[in-house]
Amino acid sequence: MKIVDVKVVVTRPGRNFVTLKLTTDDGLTGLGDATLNGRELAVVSYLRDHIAPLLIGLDPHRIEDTWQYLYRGAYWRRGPVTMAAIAAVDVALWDIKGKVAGLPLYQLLGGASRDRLLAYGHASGQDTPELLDSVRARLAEGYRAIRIQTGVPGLKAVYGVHTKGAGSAPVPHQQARPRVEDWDTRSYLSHMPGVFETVRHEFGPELPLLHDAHHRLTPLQAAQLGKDLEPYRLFWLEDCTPAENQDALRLVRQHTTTPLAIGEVFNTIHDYQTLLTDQLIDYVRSAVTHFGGVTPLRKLFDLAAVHQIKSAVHGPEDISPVGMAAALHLDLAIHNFGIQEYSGHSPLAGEVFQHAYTFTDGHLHPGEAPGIGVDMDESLAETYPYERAYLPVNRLHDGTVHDW
Ligand code: CS2
Ligand code: MG
Repeated sequence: MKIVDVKVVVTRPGRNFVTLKLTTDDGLTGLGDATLNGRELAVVSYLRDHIAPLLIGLDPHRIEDTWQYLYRGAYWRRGPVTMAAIAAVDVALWDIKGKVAGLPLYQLLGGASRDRLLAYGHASGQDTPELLDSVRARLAEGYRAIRIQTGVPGLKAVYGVHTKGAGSAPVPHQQARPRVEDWDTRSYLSHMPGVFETVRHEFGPELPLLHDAHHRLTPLQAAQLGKDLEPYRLFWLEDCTPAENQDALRLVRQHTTTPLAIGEVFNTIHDYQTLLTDQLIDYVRSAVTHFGGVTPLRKLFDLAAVHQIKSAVHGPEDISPVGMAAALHLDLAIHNFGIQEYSGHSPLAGEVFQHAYTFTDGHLHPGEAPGIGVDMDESLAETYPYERAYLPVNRLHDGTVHDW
């Protein structure tokens, strides 16, 4: 068997997605997600102009070898664009292998380690009453774990809070330049404990609550917030401080027992090395799409398991249904599954990407279709052309650029 066709499909059914489609000489096809929110076309070029010519004629069964060929063969390693491109190839090859075997991908990864996958959804509100309504809406949809994001008095627009009130990954705005949002850490740190006090008072002590600080705090500020939120027993505090400097988490860890989740912007195991071996975090957040695929992410989870650290695959709307499906197969197979983020997708995206995975009673399952269990309606995809869109940029009140 060999790869005879490589196609990159860019479509915008509500938001931009980049999908790789490989076709074999037997007529089998495999899909991979290559979506990099706000920088999509860089990955499209990496795939079309550099990787596609290398794939023609390769044996699709040689997944590990192809991964190493694309990773080491590029000479220039790591980074979100490279690893999103390699991820799409990896997942498409696993999809083909599953179809050849007539098995869902999770069976090729060792079979199911559980019956279903706990999901968490996004609740948000510009103010606390709106936030409480959003939590109620997620509970009504069946979610059993909920991420809490809220506006901050004095700030116009804050990450994770959208006018419609139902939290979801930001749909980048159609404009020539990124929207500018404002930020003030002091106001945020003063505001958040009261928000969780109110949420706990309204929904009780047991509901798993998560919060994403989205890289905005210094290590000391992160330690302060983790400490202040201890009475509310969060499931986790996410991206509490930029973690490229992995040692920064030592200071946070010294001051708080609030569980820590990090890694959605990481794309290789090297980004995590110290965080895992020194047990500085509790959940690893990388997505199949941004981490080079199923092949390396399984290795990351196995290293994390040695240190009793669990998976928490990134799953906002900008991870396409293809990337979500691949994640769910891996989630089902590994022993150290923690939780799966799931924002769902627009109805338009559901029409373009028909998937076998299900969301029922707060839990996900990848389904039993061979491979990853996703079909793409290419003719429909073509009716939703790409439109350049940017993620927002954050500035402090004095105009300094800050992490968004
Ligand atoms: C967020 C993401 O879901 C999360 O944890 O950090 O929604 C993130 O903002 C987006 O993926 C950026 O494209
Ligand atoms: Mg996040």
